[in-house]
Amino acid sequence: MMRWFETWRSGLVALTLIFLTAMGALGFVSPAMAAQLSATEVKVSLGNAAGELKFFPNTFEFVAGQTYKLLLENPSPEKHYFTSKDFADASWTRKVEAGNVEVKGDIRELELKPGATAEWMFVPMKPGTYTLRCTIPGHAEAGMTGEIIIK
Ligand SMILES: [Cu+2]
Repeated sequence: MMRWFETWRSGLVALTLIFLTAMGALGFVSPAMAAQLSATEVKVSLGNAAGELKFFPNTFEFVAGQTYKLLLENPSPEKHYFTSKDFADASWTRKVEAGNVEVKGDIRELELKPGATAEWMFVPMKPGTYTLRCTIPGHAEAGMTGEIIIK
């Protein structure tokens, strides 16, 4: 009788662990959820309706270890890139959302077609000053550059 009870109890513990692991995997129990609520939103415009080749704003300052949500939009008549490989390497990307698609994992460059918007959620990790540029030929040279600082 005792052995039956012990077996039943350890089985229950195992089942509970499996259940919690599955919940975690499905995202029901996720520490990211709490952090997501406290993400600081920062807007950036790639170009403008007048067709100026600039980022608005073109200087960003982030605090290492905090969660940010960068809201990107392209109100201009042409395609632009938000490219800062060193900054991306110095940060931990949680996810990128664009349209109905959510991308998880490393991101190094975002392409926004005219009228497009995207959200990049990340945690800057390594302090430094990083260069931002649009990699469409001629755009960086025309002034489509910026600076991202992680403090
Ligand atoms: Cu551009």
